[in-house]
Amino acid sequence: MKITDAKVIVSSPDRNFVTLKLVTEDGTYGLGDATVNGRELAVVAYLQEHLIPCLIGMDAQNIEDIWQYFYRGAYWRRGPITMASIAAIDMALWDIKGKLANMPVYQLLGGKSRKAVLVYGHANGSTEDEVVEQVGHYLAQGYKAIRVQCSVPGVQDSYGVSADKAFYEPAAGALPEVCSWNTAKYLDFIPGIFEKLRATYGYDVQLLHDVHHRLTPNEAAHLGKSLEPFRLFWLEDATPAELQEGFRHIRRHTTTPLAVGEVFNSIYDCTTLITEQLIDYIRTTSTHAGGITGLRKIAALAEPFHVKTGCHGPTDISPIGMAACMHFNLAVPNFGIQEFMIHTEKINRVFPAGYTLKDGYVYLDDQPGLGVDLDEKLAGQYPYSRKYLPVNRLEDGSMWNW
Ligand code: KDG
Ligand code: MG
Repeated sequence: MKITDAKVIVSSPDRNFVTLKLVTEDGTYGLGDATVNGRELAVVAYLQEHLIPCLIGMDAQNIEDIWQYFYRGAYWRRGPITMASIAAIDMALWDIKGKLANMPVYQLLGGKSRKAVLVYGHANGSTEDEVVEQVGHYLAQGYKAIRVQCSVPGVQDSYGVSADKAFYEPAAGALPEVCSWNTAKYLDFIPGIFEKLRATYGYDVQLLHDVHHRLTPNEAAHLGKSLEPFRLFWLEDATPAELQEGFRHIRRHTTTPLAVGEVFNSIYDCTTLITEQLIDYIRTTSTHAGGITGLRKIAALAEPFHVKTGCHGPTDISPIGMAACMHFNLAVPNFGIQEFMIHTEKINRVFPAGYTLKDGYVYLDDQPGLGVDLDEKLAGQYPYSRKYLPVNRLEDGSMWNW
């Protein structure tokens, strides 16, 4: 079944998305997500100039071989742009295979390991009271797990806090916004939020928190320890993980579960973290880590080491990338949780998707393939507009991790 056409569609229905559409000789098409927030057009060029010319004429049914061709066959391996491009091809090929087999993709991955996918929502607020109220709001909607972010007094633009409570969309502006960071204020403030949440709602709800790479391993170890009484589901991205060994120190000092990996793009980014059992959840996601094929390799490595999956799922993962995660989540044995951020109505109209949220779980319908479409005509009404993620500086002006 030859691939006869490939098209990269860039659209911006409320935010930018890069979508790949592959068509086979019998007219079957598959869709893949290649969105790298703030660096979208680099992926477009990589796909159009370097991968698509090789892809035309290949047999769409050979998903693993095509994955290996673009991974192994490239002298310059890995990296977010390469792996998002491979991811989009991989998702589109799984979509095509599902359509050809007349089966949803999760069936091709071994079938259901669970009825539905546990997801977490996002409560954020500018004050302690607002956060408490927001958590109550998510509980009332049936969520079983909630990520909690709060503005830190004295820290400008704290990560994860937005005026719009349903979405958090950090990419904005013609140039990067400059945020500020103060570790001491953050470390003093955060445990009190979780103390208040446990006092208000008890221990039945799973609470998560994202540090967004801002601490050193020693500071992260201290935070993990101070959060232990509040039994978090996970503490995310406590320190940047280019140095995987940095997690040894955190692990030695705290039993708070650790999650990391949303910016990882290959299995080699997490081998030490997984095989030394330095983390509890691996956050790699379909769009950024080589698609469903890339995720399966990482999950298989993680399974014997008691590491579970917890795929990244913010608004910059399109409904196609989200659906790819959902099919993977339904089938993978060592599933942990899925991040789920609601897309706007406009996005949902451009990408009509076959998954539904109910009482804190996402259910997939049984459409063949990934079960997401793209309204190309509508997408064409929302042209790309450049957006940047923020950057971070300490109070003395030094650059820090955002
Ligand atoms: O593009 C960057 C966002 O996806 C990221 O800031 C979101 O950390 C994030 C999360 O956990 O969803
Ligand atoms: Mg995160």
